[in-house]
Amino acid sequence: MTHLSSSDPPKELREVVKNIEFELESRLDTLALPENLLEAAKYAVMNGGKRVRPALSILCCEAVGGTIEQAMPAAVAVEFIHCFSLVHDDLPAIDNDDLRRGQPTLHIKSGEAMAVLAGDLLLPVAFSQLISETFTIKQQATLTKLLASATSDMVIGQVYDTLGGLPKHLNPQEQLEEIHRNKTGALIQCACEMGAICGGATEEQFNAISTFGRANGLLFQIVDDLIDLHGSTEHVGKATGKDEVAGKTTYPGTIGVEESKRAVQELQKQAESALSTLKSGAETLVSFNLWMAQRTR
Ligand code: GRG
Repeated sequence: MTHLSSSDPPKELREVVKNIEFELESRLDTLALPENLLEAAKYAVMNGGKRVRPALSILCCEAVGGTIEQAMPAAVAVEFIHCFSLVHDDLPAIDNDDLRRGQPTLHIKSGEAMAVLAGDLLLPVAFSQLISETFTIKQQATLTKLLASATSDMVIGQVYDTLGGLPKHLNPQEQLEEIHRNKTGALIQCACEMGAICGGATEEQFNAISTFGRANGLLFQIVDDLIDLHGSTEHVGKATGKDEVAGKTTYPGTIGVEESKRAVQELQKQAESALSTLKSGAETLVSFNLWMAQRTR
């Protein structure tokens, strides 16, 4: 297994990330858009994200025997949705953040109206990536259904997190898990599942990747909670320490820091063992999963 630094993604992924960034930018460039809207959309997308979700689509596709080229339309689609959610999440009406990925947020740079509209644009642009000749009609339908459902879950999670409305029968820890699984976990699980579909996964392979994605998605948000608590704004590239001030429901706030770290370790192992039935090609995914558990930004 590759030795990993906790802040930088695995070395072997740098080339993959470069490919993803090339595709994200060139696909935006193909759109017939007014210059100001294109500039805003590019600012929202091409500003140094970690590209975790598209990397997962690609690695999961490879883990079931597919190629990076097969996964790319889904990888790009999921990143467009993610960037859309970040732009809207940062708006004054929601999280009211000035800094994202180490730079002024889009509404600070271009105004609120443009941030709303550029975010809106990325939604159809994301789905249109799935209409690709490289997929069968059945793959296109499955990918669309997966992405639509995960995007709805993300909105539901955001409502739970910011406006409430959680099912009353859940205890505090179950409520917390429900928020995290919807707000963040669903899109990460979907990124993994779409990768498997792009790679022509068998039902058994799909189920393994889906179980991996579910554990990895929850792990990602618990680590994010810990980073918000302990990370510096300079290192993380966005305001930290906000969850506590905003009274947000977080893992460390609910079960404590040590228990949260234990939950991350447990989920990392759960995710890894889900991959044990895959014959080969999952080594990089295993090492990426470990990096996600140890990341510091
Ligand atoms: C997109 C339809 C739609 C609606 C928006 C605002 C909203 C509804 C959802 C917000 C969901 C949200 C912001 C969840 C937080 C997820 C999270 C931990 C984001 C940070 O992800 P990273 O660390 O960011 O992968 P980078 O910058 O690396 O891409």
